[in-house]
Amino acid sequence: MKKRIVAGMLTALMAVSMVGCGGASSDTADSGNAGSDAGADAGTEAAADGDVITVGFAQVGHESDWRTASTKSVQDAFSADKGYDLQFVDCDNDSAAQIEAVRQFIQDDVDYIVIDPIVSTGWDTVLTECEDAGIPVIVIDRTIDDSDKYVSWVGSEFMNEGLAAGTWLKDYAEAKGISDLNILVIEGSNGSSAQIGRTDGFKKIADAEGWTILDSQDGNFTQDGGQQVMESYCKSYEGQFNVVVCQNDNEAFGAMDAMTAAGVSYGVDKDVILISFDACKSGLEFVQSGDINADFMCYPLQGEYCADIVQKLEAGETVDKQTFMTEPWYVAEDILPSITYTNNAGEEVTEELVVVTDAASQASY
Ligand code: GYE
Repeated sequence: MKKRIVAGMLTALMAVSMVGCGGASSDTADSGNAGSDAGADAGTEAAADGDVITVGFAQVGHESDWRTASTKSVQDAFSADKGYDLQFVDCDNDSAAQIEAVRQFIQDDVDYIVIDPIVSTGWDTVLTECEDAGIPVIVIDRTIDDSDKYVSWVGSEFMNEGLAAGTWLKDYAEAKGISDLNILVIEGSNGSSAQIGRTDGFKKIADAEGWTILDSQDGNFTQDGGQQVMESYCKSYEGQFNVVVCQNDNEAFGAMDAMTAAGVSYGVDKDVILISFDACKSGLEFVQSGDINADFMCYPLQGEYCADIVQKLEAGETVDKQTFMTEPWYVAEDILPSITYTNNAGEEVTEELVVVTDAASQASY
């Protein structure tokens, strides 16, 4: 395989080493994730050398605001003027098409393959093919759970997002004096690690608290999907539910339309407590207006982290196997300052709840 050393990268690499390990700060106006100019500097030097790095990116699809931001982030990080040739494939939420895209990248003999896996299993064979071809694979966002034949992963701890949502609901219901919780869940695309982690994390708290989860169906992370599932919930569970959990903002937008049409009110002190994930700009605007009670951020701008990894590999450096994004939790009301729970690593953590302001929603993606 083509292994190239980009000359004159020392300064850039020193800068690279300061990022890419999951920012630890928790700025209230944005996610606290660092992003980086280092990838840009290093890439410019690569371009100056005339040594273009080819990257194949098998993206999930175009289902949500989160996904749009993710795509743009990777395209910006691997732009031509930074010295890259990005081969972008929108896999339209089709796992078979995604495996085919990866095989095409191998055929095309790209330098690096970036995968955002639609589902978390079924990967070992094609990752072995990448390994045999000598092409390093970087996984972003969702995880691959049945193979470790990739060099690095950058993304979010979805289980913690679910645990945080459950813990927030427990404390919020207590603060509001609501003792009986009857919950409807609109899940993300089944089989994705985002859906699995958010479902399991939330369910862990629900089971411990003895809440009733009336139903939990796949809304496919889309606005249409959220609307359709909620329309059917409104008919089947009329008058029986007081919490709706949507596993991303776009599903929540659809669910809000369906509830409005069915005469169900949602948000602060309404019929239904509405919980969402992603905290994209429009999502946070709905938190600010009190229509969504709480929104658990998932940070999509992972492109520069990914470019930093490529540059480190180019320089023959070792890279971290995992990089976690830092993610604030956003709420509509100033009732609870923080939540405390045991995270997926078994540590008891106390995390701030951020009341959404103009600055916070405008700073989001
Ligand atoms: O929450 C959702 C998107 O994989 C974390 O996919 C991502 C999820 C995100 O469609 O909006």
